[in-house]
Amino acid sequence: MQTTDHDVVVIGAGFSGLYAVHKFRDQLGMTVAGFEAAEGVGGTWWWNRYPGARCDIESVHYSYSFSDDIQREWHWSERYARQDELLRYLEWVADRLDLRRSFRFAVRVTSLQWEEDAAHWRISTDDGATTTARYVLSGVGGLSKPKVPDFPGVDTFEGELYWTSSWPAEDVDLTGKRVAVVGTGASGIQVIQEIADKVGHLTVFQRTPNYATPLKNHSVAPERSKWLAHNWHEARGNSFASPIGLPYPPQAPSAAAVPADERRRILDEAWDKGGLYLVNTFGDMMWNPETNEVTAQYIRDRIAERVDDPATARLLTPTDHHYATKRPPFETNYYEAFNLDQVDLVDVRSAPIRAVTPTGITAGDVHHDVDVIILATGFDVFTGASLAIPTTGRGGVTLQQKWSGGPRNYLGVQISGFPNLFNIIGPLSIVALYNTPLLIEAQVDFAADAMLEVRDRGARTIDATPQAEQRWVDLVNGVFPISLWSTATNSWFTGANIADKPQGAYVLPIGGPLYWSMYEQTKANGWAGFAID
Ligand code: N01
Repeated sequence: MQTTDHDVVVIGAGFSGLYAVHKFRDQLGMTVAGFEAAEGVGGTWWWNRYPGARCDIESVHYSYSFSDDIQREWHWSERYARQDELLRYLEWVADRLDLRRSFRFAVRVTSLQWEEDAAHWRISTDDGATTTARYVLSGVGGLSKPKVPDFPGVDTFEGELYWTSSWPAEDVDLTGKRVAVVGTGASGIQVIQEIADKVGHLTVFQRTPNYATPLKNHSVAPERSKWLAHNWHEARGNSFASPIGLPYPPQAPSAAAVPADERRRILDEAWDKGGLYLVNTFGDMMWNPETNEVTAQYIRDRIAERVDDPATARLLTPTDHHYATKRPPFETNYYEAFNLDQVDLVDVRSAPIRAVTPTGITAGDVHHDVDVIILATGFDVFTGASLAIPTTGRGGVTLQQKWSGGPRNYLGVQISGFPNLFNIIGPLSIVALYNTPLLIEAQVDFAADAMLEVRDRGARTIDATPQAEQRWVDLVNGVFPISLWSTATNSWFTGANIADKPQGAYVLPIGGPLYWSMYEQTKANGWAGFAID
């Protein structure tokens, strides 16, 4: 009889993998082996070390909730922590729970193969080893496979080339240099506002202007930070009961149902609070184009007030998509950066990037000489990192075949035909529309409950039935198109930012409480929709 090396293999040592190891190893008493491609823990916060990187959900909320001790012992220094503080937090959690000993670092998983007779996964890694595990918990991340833009000549550039998504750990000195930033999503905007007044010259290559709105970050006094940590139940409230996993005030009804001066008051108040408060203003923001347009126009007016040159202001003003249908970035003096003498904006929609040369970038007919190029061109979101691992399930079917027309799974976590494999913050869930650490905790807990059910029944496998999976895919494909997220033409929400990627529904915009109730009903109904054998 074949033996199995581990109960669980965990892929990734970010928020997902760290909690998963703790849950399975320390709470369920399972044997666990973790693999992490980076040299340390941290996931997203290990890789994305670019200048200005920080979270855009308040740190007191963008953190684990599963442990009273961890909540109380860690004190955040800023309302929205910088990358280095977030990384220190995850390193501290890893040490506090002694998680590192369960991981092997700088080891990348190269394939996953289901072995039916043994009812286990065979996991191959790039050090040439293989191991087997009853379960695989994939915490590879939704925003971890960079998009590689097809600019000809990138390899010929003789200056310094950086990706925001894999920024070097050592200091990068941009002082006085001529720098190009390509991309004005959340990452590009964070870089631009951070470096604009430090570099010699900055050229921003923008294709689509974004609805960036104030973050309103500030430092948190030690006493206040301590209070927030010790009173975390009060500070965080029942975040799981909120649609977005944040204890924000209830939304106003449709903007159409409130008089104009009241709308303005609601938007002003949210603007002043900063960050996601603005998205959370009106209940039908992402469903009703008229409500959305009220907010979009409010933001456009604010942009016009902040940018001195009217032509530059026009270029920075989004008009081709509804507000928040591309994930809205948050900023601190971003628009003011374009009032600086040393900052230029290049509109690559009218003058596309034709080539990278040894000395710079050619956009349209103009060549821009630069010393440094920073690519902030985004990710192959939701499915890219999972599909990068050749994965073979039951009957020799590969994940790459199964998802060739778009992702399929049940409840957003388990893929029919790929038993005992759980995909954390994968597609067809409330991912990207919900506070990520809390979604991770709930999905890892769901996977743990599934494993316990298998054990209690004396079974070996759990696998979504094809029928349940089809109903789930139909549900997501029914709901998503009636939301405004489906209307953005080049958004990663629809897969449209990646050439040849299937376009369609990748997320289920139903909010946390309804999604959790589906987990609960599944369990209460004897794991309906799953075959446990
Ligand atoms: O990536 P993006 P990102 N030529 O895809 C442009 C999270 N995040 O890394 O819009 C020219 O949003 C592209 O242009 P267009 C957050 O969820 C969180 O910035 O496709 N330009 C766009 O401007 C976020 O949404 C934090 O027309 C090209 C940019 O590159 C997600 O990560 C911080 C191009 C890509 O923007 C991704 O953000 C940062 C081309 N060929 C990120 N190809 C927090 O604060 C692409 N672009 C937690």
